[in-house]
Amino acid sequence: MPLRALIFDVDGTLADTERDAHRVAFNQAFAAAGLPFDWDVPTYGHYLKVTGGKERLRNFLNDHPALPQLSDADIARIHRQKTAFYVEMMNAGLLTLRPGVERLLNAARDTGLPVAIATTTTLANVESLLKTTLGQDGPDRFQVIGAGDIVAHKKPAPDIYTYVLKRLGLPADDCLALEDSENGLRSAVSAGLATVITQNEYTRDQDFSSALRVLDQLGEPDAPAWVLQGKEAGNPVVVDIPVLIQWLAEKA
Ligand code: XBP
Ligand code: MG
Repeated sequence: MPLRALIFDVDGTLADTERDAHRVAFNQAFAAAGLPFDWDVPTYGHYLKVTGGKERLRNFLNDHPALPQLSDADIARIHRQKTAFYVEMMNAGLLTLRPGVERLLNAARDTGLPVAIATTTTLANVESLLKTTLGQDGPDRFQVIGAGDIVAHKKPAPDIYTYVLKRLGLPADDCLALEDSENGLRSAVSAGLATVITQNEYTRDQDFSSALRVLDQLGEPDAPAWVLQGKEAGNPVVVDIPVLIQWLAEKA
């Protein structure tokens, strides 16, 4: 199958945003609203199983009936505040892209391979991350950005990948998804996409058995990635477009 587009997840895939950015922004919003709780690193890791910030907060409150319960409108208001804190953090330039991400994006641009985004996070978060890491025109490098509430069902449902494929006008067989989590993998695979996983601290113990390959990162020429699952397991690799073309060709 020809490779005609790369579709990137954002949180955990383009950058390690969850622990030190999303989690911190949630806690800032909880404090600003006078709420008597916050999320430490393990608690946040546990609730990452729920995709979407508003949905994550609702799920947490359901599990803690003794805490003040919030209406949907309150959750939406607190979440808007959380987004503002997150964007502020991005604008301060606190985060960098994961190894190999910018190199791969540049290679796609240089070879005319379209790139797109399929994420559960809010569009403002994606735009601020892309602008501070890739420059003001960062978001324009992506042919489609599918984000947040644009679809009815967030990952692990296939909706966001199906939406992006439709907007790209391409069949799933000709595209490749890059993800970091089991929820993201389930979403992409349900939409028919072969998926490469770059796992991280929060996702390392998740089930990636349906992935094309599992890696620790994309790697750089002077600091390669390691293949953790798949044909070349145990070998170093620097993920570039010829490597991805070769892997996609294995999809029967
Ligand atoms: C990650 C998510 C998001 C973020 C928080 O999605 O599930 O909910 O944790 O962002 P992905 P919001 O890995 O698909 O990018 O608070 O804006 O939902
Ligand atoms: Mg992710």
